[in-house]
Amino acid sequence: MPSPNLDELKARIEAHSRRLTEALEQIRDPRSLEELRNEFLSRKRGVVTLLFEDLKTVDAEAKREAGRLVNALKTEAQSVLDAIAARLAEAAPAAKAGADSAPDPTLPGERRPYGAAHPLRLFQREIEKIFLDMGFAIEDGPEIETDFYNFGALNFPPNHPARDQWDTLYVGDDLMLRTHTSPVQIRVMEKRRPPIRIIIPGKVFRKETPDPTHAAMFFQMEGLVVDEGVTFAHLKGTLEYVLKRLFGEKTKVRFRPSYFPFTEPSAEVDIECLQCGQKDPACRVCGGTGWKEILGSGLVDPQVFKNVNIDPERYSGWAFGMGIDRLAMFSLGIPDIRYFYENDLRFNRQFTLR
Ligand code: FA5
Repeated sequence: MPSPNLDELKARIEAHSRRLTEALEQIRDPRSLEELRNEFLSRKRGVVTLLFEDLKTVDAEAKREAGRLVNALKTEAQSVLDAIAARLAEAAPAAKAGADSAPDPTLPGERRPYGAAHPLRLFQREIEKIFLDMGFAIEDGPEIETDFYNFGALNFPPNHPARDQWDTLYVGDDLMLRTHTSPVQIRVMEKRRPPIRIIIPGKVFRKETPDPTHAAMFFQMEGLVVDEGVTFAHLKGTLEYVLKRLFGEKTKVRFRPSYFPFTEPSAEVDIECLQCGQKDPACRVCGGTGWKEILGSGLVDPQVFKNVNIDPERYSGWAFGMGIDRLAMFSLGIPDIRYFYENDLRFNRQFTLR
């Protein structure tokens, strides 16, 4: 017959053993693990210590068996604690990584750079606005052109020097990077009948050696007006108005006779050098002349009208092609056209639309 003290001790040990089995599943953090270790193995008040003290109450003949059971519980407690510790150690790196990627609201926020329009684009919009106010529409066309649109329909004779490789970047026998925005005049006049009042901003390409006022890729803005009774006076008045709105009422502008195959008569337009104020004989922008050419212009040649089936007896027109970069240099006070194309954000960020 087993001693009643032994039975009672066995029941308590079984209860503690069940508690250990549950803890093996449930404990998820080092703090609970430490509490469990103290609960079972603390030398003063731990379950195992108290059970060893209780051995004193067990009958002499059952002591050996009772001692074996308490020792077994001690071993079980130790191995459960070790197993939980191992499991927590394995999960620790993942938990740490989780903590690292969690947002820390005390840190300064990450700066997200704002995209911004390029200074040339901003200036282009300024010119566009002036023309839109006057009732012009905006058109565009392809940057890769055929010989017909870039030269032929614009009345360039087959042996014109502009067609040779010093100026033109060919990408095929009949295909080239357009050297000016004028081919879009032809494309629009082929499709539309007068009255026409358009501007055509866009990129153009030339085989140039870059210098402070020349780039191999730059922007032009073409203008074209076709209607009955259009004269050179309209061209002059319009351009003077636009340039004065851009640069101020007192800005000096001059028209010089010139030649383009697709306009007759033709004129180039200069403005006073706003870089040196016409004062520096060594100015790198105007070369000391005090003037800088900004556009070519003229009355549309009757032959061009014939090429697109517009009656030159009834209609007349004018056109111009201005260098957006050159004007932007003056407007923004930039001494070298190449700054526009260096993609230096410290430069680009200085400009906002006025
Ligand atoms: C032309 O390109 C003509 N298509 C302009 C035209 C249009 C005349 C309509 C008549 C009627 P030109 O090659 O001169 O012309 O160029 C026009 C303007 O582009 C120049 O006045 C200048 O402001 C600018 N430009 C020319 N070459 C460069 C370059 N390499 N870099 C920057 N700007 C340039």
